[in-house]
Amino acid sequence: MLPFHQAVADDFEAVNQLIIEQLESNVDLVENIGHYLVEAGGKRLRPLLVLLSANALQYQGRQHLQLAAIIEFIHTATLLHDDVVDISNMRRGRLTANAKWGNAPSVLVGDFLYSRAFQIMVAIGDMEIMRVLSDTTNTISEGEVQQLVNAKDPSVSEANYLEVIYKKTGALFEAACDTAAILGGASDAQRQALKQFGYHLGLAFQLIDDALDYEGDPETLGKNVGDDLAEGKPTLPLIHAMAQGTEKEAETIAQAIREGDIGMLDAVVTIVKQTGALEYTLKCANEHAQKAIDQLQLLEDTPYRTAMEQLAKFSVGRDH
Ligand code: GRG
Repeated sequence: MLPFHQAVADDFEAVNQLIIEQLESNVDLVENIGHYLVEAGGKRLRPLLVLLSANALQYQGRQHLQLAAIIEFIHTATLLHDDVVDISNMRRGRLTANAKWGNAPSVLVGDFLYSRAFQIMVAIGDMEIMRVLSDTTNTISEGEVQQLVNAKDPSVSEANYLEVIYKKTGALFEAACDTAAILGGASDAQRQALKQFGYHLGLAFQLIDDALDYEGDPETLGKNVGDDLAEGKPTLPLIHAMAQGTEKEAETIAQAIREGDIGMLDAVVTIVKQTGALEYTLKCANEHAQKAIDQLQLLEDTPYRTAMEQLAKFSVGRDH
């Protein structure tokens, strides 16, 4: 448990219980894959954001537990689908579900978790929460399609890249805070601040994810590194290195992106480091984390708010 979990330790435990309960199905394969993923853990940052945001608003009900489970189910469904699309074989320090069971079970159990999330949402019964989450899942899917279109294209701009990472990652962080704000009866200003907190945190988180793909340790990360290059993903470390490097260096990276050539990883990492592209990516992440933290001024000074600040700092300082 990370320090920022302590502020909501009881709620967090209750959400973990609820997640297990909500995996219930008459079909064993659903439960087997569901439990396999859930038992592997994961950092559970998104449900934590729901719990911290709701508590920061002094929310007194119990529906924030359901909301946190919904957000984690949506997240897990996207991971299941993503690992199939990316043909990944390591996640949370274990074989991915697609590596263990195959693509069809992974996609279908992803669908099960995704639709279970909407069943729980109906149980909460708040139309504004449903609107935010249906828009968000649509945005995530659109971001993934946009990323697919961008693959193997070295001409993708920084602005296009930022749009993709907002859609695929930032949107769910934003929605976690926004929906908790709705549930917690936030004022318009507080809701906007929480939404912006999630937005900036999500961007910071994905920027770090993209940097770690070039400098992380697979053991600590629990997943492979270099996967982005293998897929020809034009992420910020590469975009910046192409902009800052010599013509020859830019062409080496462009070729690696066009060919999705993992064999060029060492050469690419050297250029990425020499051109300061990792530092630049970290700088952007830190700026977003600071913008997230700045939003917290609109909340009362509580242990929950402090934990949100710690969570933002962890997200940019993390090695996994
Ligand atoms: C099912 C709505 C729906 C959409 C499918 C494939 C897809 C569309 C979306 C994938 C989006 C995706 C995987 C974005 C990356 C987000 C990301 C950085 C995941 C890793 O998050 P962590 O590190 O994971 O928080 P843990 O394992 O800690 O939970």
